[in-house]
Amino acid sequence: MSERIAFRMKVHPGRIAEYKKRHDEIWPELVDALRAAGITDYSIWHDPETDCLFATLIRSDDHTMADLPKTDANKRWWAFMDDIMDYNPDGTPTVVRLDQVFHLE
Ligand code: RM4
Repeated sequence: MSERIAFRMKVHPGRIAEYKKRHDEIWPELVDALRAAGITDYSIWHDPETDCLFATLIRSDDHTMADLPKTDANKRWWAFMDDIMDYNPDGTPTVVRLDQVFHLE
């Protein structure tokens, strides 16, 4: 079994082209880490009015997403992305979980 979750992040004004470029060239080791954590079908959408990034992914019931930030690939990725995204003072991207209010199967 699995569940789909959604959350939002924020890209800095004028930086979406760079954000997309970096994801077009996503590191294989980061993809491996995401998959190893039980994540599939991960997509990120951009709202040009607000620069909010809307993300959805599917995670397995036995996912280990909580341990992802400890992986070398994730640590390096977050350090790499911190010049173009909103971050918390602790060096993690700002992530706001979203509640699902509708689903058509
Ligand atoms: C985003 C952000 C997220 C990461 C994805 C792959 O820019 O860094 O934390 O999960 O990339």
